[in-house]
Amino acid sequence: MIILVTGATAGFGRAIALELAAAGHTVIASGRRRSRLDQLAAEAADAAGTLVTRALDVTRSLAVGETIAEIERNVGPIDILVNNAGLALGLAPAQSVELDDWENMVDTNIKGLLYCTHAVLPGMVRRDRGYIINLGSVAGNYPYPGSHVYGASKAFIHQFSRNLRADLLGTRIRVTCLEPGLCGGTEFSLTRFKGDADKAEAVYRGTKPLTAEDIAQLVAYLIGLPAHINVNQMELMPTCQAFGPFAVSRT
Ligand code: NDP
Ligand code: 8X3
Repeated sequence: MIILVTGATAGFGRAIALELAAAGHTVIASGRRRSRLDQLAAEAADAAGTLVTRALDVTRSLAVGETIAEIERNVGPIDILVNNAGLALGLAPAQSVELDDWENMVDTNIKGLLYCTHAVLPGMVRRDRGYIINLGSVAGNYPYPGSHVYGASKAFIHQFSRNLRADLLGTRIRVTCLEPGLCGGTEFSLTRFKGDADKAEAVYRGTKPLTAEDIAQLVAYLIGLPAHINVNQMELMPTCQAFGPFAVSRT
């Protein structure tokens, strides 16, 4: 199958691209950092499948449309889109964040995912074949301090995924929102804390978080399910993570 993975230069996307190329698929790994894409291609050189790369910033709607059209011309019709590119910026309360950070999260997590989906959907419907896997998060299902726009962007992805299913009823196109909790070993927290490696490392200290490879295995599992099964959403956490009590402010 031909699979486009966004945000494949690090973390989940990278692991998903490697896992699926190893399983024999044709993977188009995309992201903004060209040097990382080159490293990935070299790493997958001996894979059972094929891994090709495309430099792509998902916030650029024109470039997304052109790149996806070019991929479909030169590599083939995209069977599976893994909308993985995304980021959290900051953990400060809503009242003290930079507006730029909110805009960046909306542009990447929401609009970027929409641009990619919009570009692949007509072809998938025409072929009556396709699977869209969106990276949501537990942050879209439960509030926590400092999550504001990040969590809201993931709630958007959760509901957008379900609404896609409503529109795609009667086609053979599947849609899943994959919603992980605490996951270590990626650049997620480094990005959230704007390069502060100590802060990023402290998030995972003393925990056994999920790993990018766990997520890649789940994606491979979803792809391998019989065509009549659609997993609408899949929420997971590491065993060391659970829920907190409601917070109450007392005078
Ligand atoms: P990483 O920071 O490790 O990777 C993020 C990827 O997104 C990078 O490859 C980055 O590539 C890419 N990216 C960011 N902005 C853009 C853009 N404008 N255009 C194209 N690519 C972009 O994060 P994770 O692997 O941890 O996270 C992947 C996804 O999973 C995200 O959507 C995240 O919200 C979600 N998630 C993460 C969890 C976690 O705990 N780690 C838990 C739940 C969900 P580049 O900079 O080269 O463009
Ligand atoms: C990433 C998980 O808990 O940091 O989506 O929001 S969390």
